[in-house]
Amino acid sequence: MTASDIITIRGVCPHDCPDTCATLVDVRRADGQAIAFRGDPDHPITNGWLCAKVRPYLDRVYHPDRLLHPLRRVGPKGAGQWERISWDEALSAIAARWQAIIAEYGGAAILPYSYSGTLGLLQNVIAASRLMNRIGASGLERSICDAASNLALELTYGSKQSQDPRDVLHSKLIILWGHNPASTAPHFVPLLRAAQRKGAYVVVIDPRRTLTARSADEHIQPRPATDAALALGLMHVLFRDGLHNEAWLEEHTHGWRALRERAAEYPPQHVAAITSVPEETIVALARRWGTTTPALLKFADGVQRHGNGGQTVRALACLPAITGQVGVQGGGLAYSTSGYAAWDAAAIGHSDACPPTPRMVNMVRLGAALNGEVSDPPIKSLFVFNANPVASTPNSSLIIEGLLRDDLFTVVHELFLTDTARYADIVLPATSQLEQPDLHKAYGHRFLQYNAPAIAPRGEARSNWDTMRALAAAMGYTEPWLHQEPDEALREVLDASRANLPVLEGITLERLKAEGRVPLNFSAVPWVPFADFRFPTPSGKIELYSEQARTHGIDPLPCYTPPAEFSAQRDDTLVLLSGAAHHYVSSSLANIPKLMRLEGPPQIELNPSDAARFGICDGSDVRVENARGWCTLRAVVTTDVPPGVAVSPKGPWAQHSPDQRNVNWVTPDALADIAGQSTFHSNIVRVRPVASG
Ligand SMILES: Nc1nc2c(c(=O)[nH]1)N[C@H]1C(S)=C(S)[C@@H](COP(=O)(O)OP(=O)(O)OC[C@H]3O[C@@H](n4cnc5c(=O)[nH]c(N)nc54)[C@H](O)[C@@H]3O)O[C@H]1N2
Ligand SMILES: Nc1nc2c(c(=O)[nH]1)N[C@H]1C(S)=C(S)[C@@H](COP(=O)(O)OP(=O)(O)OC[C@H]3O[C@@H](n4cnc5c(=O)[nH]c(N)nc54)[C@H](O)[C@@H]3O)O[C@H]1N2
Ligand code: SF4
Ligand SMILES: [Mo]
Repeated sequence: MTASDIITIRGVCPHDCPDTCATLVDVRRADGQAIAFRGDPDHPITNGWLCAKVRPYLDRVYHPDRLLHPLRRVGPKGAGQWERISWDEALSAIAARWQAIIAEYGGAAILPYSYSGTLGLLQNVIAASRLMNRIGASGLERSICDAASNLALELTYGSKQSQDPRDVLHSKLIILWGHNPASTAPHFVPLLRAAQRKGAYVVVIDPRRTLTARSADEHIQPRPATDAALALGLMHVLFRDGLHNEAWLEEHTHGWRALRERAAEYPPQHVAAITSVPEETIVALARRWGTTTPALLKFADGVQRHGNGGQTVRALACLPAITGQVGVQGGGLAYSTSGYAAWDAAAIGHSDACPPTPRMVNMVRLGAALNGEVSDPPIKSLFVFNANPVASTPNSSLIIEGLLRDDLFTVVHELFLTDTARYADIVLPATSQLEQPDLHKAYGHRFLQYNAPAIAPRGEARSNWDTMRALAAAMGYTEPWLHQEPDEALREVLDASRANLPVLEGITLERLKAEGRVPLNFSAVPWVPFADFRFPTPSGKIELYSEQARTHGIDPLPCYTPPAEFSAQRDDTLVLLSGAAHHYVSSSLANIPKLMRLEGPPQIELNPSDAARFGICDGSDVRVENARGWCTLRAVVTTDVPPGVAVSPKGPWAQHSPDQRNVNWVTPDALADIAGQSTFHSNIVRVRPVASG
């Protein structure tokens, strides 16, 4: 084959990952087949390499299990009996059912459920908004992942800004707090290593010895959900020993004296008792933080998924301010870059031309909502796309109970017959990223990228936006913004957003399509977050004390409260953390045989002392249970987890386990202290060998 027989198309990895890699797809001209998928060297952050999970991506695109045409359920719900139907039949069946539901109960009885299958502007954000707004369907409170952080940062800093990842090369001290980039943000790791080689000291704070912790200079293992106490303990020492930057605090923060009083309640000895981190470790870290500049605190999402997640993030967010590290290159707080290109909400949703959203349903409470928590009207139809709630949303058995309701009409738009799609009344086939156009921002760097479709849709698969357009037509809606071509819709949102956002100055859709990836424009916006010391909070300063926090139901000052679920802790219970698996992205990719082999069977890591007292051997099956349910996991006995803590990576599909369950059969659907945040990790379980019955 010669070079001219192959065409190379620029794209973007669509998965829920901060890196948002630039990709290249080689397509054979003769038959339009993609024959290679690789990283694009022409991207300064993602640098031409892909992570282990996405490298075999063509195995996903050409997976023999891809859904290639619509299906209608013919047997009982969940029984796996289907008949093939045409798109026209599927669309008219859905529209007819929705119109009947709207006539009897109103649009509120229809609930869309979508999250992070792709993160694109068109196939995720726009597709999730316009049609459902037009219907007047229930809104979805998107709180499964990062809601507490977003609100806590808004309360404290007024806006969400984060460094270019390369700024870490300036850091002298890096604390990675509840963050495992070796698995979850792989392109940050070479930068971290380079900073370390230049002499930066890296501290990982995580109950588990993660891949990231192994190569840190120091690993601190607090008890789960005690991080707010640890942060306040560090502040205690900083204030006590005069390591705070008083002039800076006076000028740029609100309420530092009140915070000092609060921190006075957290002496190291007390904090050591709460966190199990030795007193001298707390004092040494505080001194290091207080005497090193630039000092960076980088956190991610895991640490907020506890009952006290909001106050935990508030406490972390205060630390860089105490020593005046905000606005310093290589210092400050790093979380997410997604706030810069804040897409224009009106252009996305056209809600001014739609009925008001009748109510919001919290996605974390899906099971409860389907089982009566939401009534008047009850949910009569669920439309799932870009998400796999049975595998990825807490308290899965309650969700299944809801999905089995005879009077619930469930439509799932998917690439595969996932644990959720199995319970649908109608399944619609979805395109993969290689088959659809989109525009992506990233949450781990500051580039915009265009994904050009590389191959034709497989079978009869349709993209989310094409499906929404077809459903809008079937419903009889004629508004032009429900029927735009993909580029038109993208251009509308990009142009409207640019009108208010200097970082989009000079960035047009044409330029994105021509260049593939374009850096956000920092000529009129500080490159280093908050280097202009403008904080859009009520006081115009960093709000260490936040009066607004009160309106969200929490103390205006950061504090430590154990999660409510922890009252169920007994001598014979463990706290089960279920963060990211190395080879999957949530449940996406967890059906690729190569990756399933690398990841191994669904596991639970147990400390040798816990394994011994519960009679569990390495490699044996363990029954994990609590009042919500149970699942079976394979024991990995390891000192990577401390006594009292167990770890089971999220992602495996229930249908691949002999017991047809996964870890979310036991995770809590309780909400955290703010923003309706999920609390996956505040999970108290019992474990026992399966053999004991
Ligand atoms: N390989 C891979 N990458 C992913 C994902 C994936 O599933 N797999 N998921 C993507 C998504 S959706 C997200 S939101 C991000 C998440 O990115 P991260 O937040 O980096 O990942 P998590 O594994 O969820 O959580 C990080 C760490 O928090 C720790 N942790 C849990 N409870 C506590 C606590 O109380 N205190 C402290 N200090 N640490 C705690 C866990 O042990 C875990 O190692 O990653 C994205 N990237
Ligand atoms: N136990 C535990 N569970 C967790 C977490 C945890 O820490 N612990 N973390 C939570 C977090 S952070 C998150 S973000 C959620 C993620 O939860 P979800 O958003 O439900 O993510 P996935 O489980 O990966 O399911 C995404 C589905 O979208 C499909 N998909 C991909 N692209 C497209 C497309 O273009 N169109 C359509 N229609 N479908 C598409 C994929 O095939 C996949 O089945 O999981 C949460 N679940
Ligand atoms: S999952 Fe993340 S690291 Fe892997 S290819 Fe996609 S964006 Fe890159
Ligand atoms: Mo997430």
